[in-house]
Amino acid sequence: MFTIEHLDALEILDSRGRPTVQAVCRLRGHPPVTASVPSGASTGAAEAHELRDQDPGRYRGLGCRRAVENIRSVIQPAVVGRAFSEQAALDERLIELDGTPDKSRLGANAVLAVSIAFARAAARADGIPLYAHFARMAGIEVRTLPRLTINLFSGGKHAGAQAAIQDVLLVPVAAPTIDDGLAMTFAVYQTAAELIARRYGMRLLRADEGGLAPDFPGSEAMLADAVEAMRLAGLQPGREIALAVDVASSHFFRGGCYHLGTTPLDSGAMVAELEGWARRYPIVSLEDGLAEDDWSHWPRLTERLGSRLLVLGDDFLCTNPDRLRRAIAARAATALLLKVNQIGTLTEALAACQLGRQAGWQVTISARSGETEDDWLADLAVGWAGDQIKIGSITQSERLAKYNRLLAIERETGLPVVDWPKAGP
Ligand code: 2PG
Ligand code: MG
Repeated sequence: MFTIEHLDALEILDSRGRPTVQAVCRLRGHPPVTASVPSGASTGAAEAHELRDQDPGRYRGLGCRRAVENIRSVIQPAVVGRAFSEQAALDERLIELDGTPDKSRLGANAVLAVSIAFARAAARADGIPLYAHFARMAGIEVRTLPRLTINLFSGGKHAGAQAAIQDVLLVPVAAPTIDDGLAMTFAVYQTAAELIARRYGMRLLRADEGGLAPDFPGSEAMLADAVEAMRLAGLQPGREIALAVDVASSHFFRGGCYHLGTTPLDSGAMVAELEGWARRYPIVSLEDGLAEDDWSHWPRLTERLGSRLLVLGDDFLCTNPDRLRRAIAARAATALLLKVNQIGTLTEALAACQLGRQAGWQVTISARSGETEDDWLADLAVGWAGDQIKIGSITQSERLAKYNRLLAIERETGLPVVDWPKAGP
């Protein structure tokens, strides 16, 4: 039993300088711990509600004082002095206190901060690392570390929409360890930075997650430039290092068409375009290739591409068990992008993770574009046996906190990185 003796919260700033929530939790007989929640920019419509103050005079309405206050005045009195046997018991109480389907009363940011702070406090109380606690929660014996997928180029909502697609990520498929994967990524990041400085005359301006974000002439140029940078770094595209792409297509889907380039594409043409990319570039994972509500075409995308790469749903699934069940039944994807703040508690996110696993799907555990220096995501990805981890680029401390935590976990456990997927052409 874990008895919560103290719970508090603080409004802090995330990597975009916007407010977010940090919870402080102390269990009886143990020191206090904190947990901070991230925040998305290219959000799915079905995500849980992030409570913002809406006061235009402060942080343009983005303040989190109300969410903090909800922890102090609603959650704190309901849980302090209470004993909880496990995470699910605490999360159930949080869900009940909120009472809405999308956490809009207390705010998913308030609820999740408490959910994670409790997990960290319980791990501390049991004297085990956080990843081991997450593994215990999931009933998993951890045998591997997740594959890295690391942001190289950014467009879409993370980079002022100078290019339509959002993230081009590197997947160091031949790296046997996290350590080797990071070194390989560094090599390509450097050649890519030099390449775009020559090609686009660009200073090293970076997008929200640290990706390089010049004025690409089009989305496909992002893929071609990434492959060129791999070669310039002396690496074999597809064999040693591959690509993952977050198309984030909901954000350029308007009036039934995808506005990817100059000619609007209907869903069938968009699938054909993506097939062309998969043929021409070594893509191993394709995220949100279609828009979140383009339900009737996702099964076609999966049928055409599912055998050669991961058809990954982010905005499409929103870590929501109901959407996931529907997508599994429709064979609409082959992998789940898991972001705990899309649903609001660890228990619900774990349910989504387990549903995906039971269906034979892979799971990519992901950060958000607005992050904090908290590193729990690395422990979560290891503890829940994520096949991939998506953190962002290798340049900013809110990202590096997680990469550095992975390095520490690798050193501590000596575990191998999960077998690499077969790369494309
Ligand atoms: C995504 C994420 C992370 P955001 O779309 O996958 O890259 O972005 O947190 O803005 O939703
Ligand atoms: Mg995404």
